Amino acid sequence: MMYEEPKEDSLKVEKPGYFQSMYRSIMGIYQWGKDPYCTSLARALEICGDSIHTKQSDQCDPVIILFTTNVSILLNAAVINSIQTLMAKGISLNIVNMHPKDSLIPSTEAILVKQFNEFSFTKLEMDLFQDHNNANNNREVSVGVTLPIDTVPQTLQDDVRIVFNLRPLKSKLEPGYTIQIAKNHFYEGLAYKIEKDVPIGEGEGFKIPLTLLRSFDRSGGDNEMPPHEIKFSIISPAHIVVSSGYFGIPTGEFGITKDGENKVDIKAALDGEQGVGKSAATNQVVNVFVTGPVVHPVLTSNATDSHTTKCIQFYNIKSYLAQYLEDSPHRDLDLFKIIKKSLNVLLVDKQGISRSATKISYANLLAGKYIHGSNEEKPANRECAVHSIVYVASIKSFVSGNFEETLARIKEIKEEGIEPIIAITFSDKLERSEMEGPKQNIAKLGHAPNIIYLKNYVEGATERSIEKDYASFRLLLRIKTVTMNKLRLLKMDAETKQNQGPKLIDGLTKRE
Ligand SMILES: Nc1nc2c(ncn2[C@@H]2O[C@H](COP(=O)(O)OP(=O)(O)OP(=O)(O)O)[C@@H](O)[C@H]2O)c(=O)[nH]1
Ligand SMILES: [Mg+2]
Repeated sequence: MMYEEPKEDSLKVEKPGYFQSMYRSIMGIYQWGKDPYCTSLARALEICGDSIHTKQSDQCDPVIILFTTNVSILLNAAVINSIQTLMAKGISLNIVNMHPKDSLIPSTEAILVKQFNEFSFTKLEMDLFQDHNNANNNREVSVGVTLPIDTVPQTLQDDVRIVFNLRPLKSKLEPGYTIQIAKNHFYEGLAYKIEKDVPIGEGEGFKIPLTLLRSFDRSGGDNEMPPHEIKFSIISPAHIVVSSGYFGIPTGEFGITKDGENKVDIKAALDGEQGVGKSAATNQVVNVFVTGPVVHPVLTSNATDSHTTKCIQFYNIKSYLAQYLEDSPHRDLDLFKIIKKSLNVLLVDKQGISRSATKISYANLLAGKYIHGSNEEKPANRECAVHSIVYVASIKSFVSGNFEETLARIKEIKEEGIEPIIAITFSDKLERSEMEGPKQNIAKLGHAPNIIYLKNYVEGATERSIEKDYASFRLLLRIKTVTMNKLRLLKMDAETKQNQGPKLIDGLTKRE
């Protein structure tokens, strides 16, 4: 067989994030051709293998999916060696042939690869489940858990409606199987007995809508978040567990609404010293709504001696998402359609505070006197007026005791009559034991729900963390609450003025 070096970009190795809730352990995308350190397929497979964390007991087996237009070049000694290393680590390799006219490569005992001649996510998903099923003979049914998107909006404060999507793999399920969900601090558990036959099948699967009741034990008020993973099991009438796993609730589907009932136009500005992660925090908020690998649309710095963000930048989160998702396989997800309709979040990033930076006044930000791309004061424009200010500070400044700037700025924000929201970054840089002292100082800065410990994705990170997304989502919810409080105050002010107006005229009329 002739061996040819593949052309750049002719090979792409994917571990799709699309199956987020089901395939946590294999999420991520690696694109060969974009990585200057990777010159061969053998190396690409090695990099993917290394990036997969050790399998946790309840997760599915890791799988690497290789999309290729050049099947015939695959098998040289180095590639065979890499595939064998993957096999030894319990990672399977699936190859999707993007040029169905090519013949597939022969699979031997030495290299077990599964090959597909056409590409369909649904089919791939089914095949992956079947693979898993072969490895663990007790799994009889594949399960997907989603939030219903065609009904009224949900919030984290409510009982949550979910949909179980069952696909029996071996034979239909007779009535009497039970879906069991363990209780956690956020939701009550449930046991739901299925009363009908669940047919074996491909495609959509059999959908069962369920409601998880909110737990009465919730203690953390608005600030509390659901666990990152909620355990479920499917149990046969003979009390055998036929499938089990975890699902997470994608944060992006809360807080946004279909019909605008709950719709608020959110405009928030981020401030803080140079390099504390203001731009990274803006990226975090975009990532709440993206289900694939992490994106970094806003420029963040890796230098500490110069300003990365030079002037005021208005980021409309929705337009960013539109731009990023236009060419992606996530484009048709219902979540994205909802976002398109109802997400209205504008974040205002600015140059960090430093001796050389132009001083930006909070009063002017609130009055709408700054525009995108400038640090100059302009005539007030309501479209540019923000409702809330997020002050970003690194936890490191609280270790060194050097946080006067933070105190002074928070005081300034309060003087403008709004609740400051305080986002603390860089917690990942401290050990748990080092956090106690700084946390006590931070707690004094403001009302507890307004203090958010953000876990920013560092520059270039691609692997998604539901924990990080939750922290950013909590920030977004807080911004929303503060915005609504501010809008309510503005409305009351306007009404008071209106009520005073006619009285004065009345008085004048009487005097006349
Ligand atoms: N480890 C860690 N790194 C972070 C965190 N937040 C931001 N970073 C990194 O810190 C660097 C600076 O972050 P930026 O978001 O550019 O900071 P900035 O506040 O916008 O800085 P200026 O625009 O220059 O004022 C980037 O390399 C980020 O990836 C965090 O919470 N933890
Ligand atoms: Mg910046």
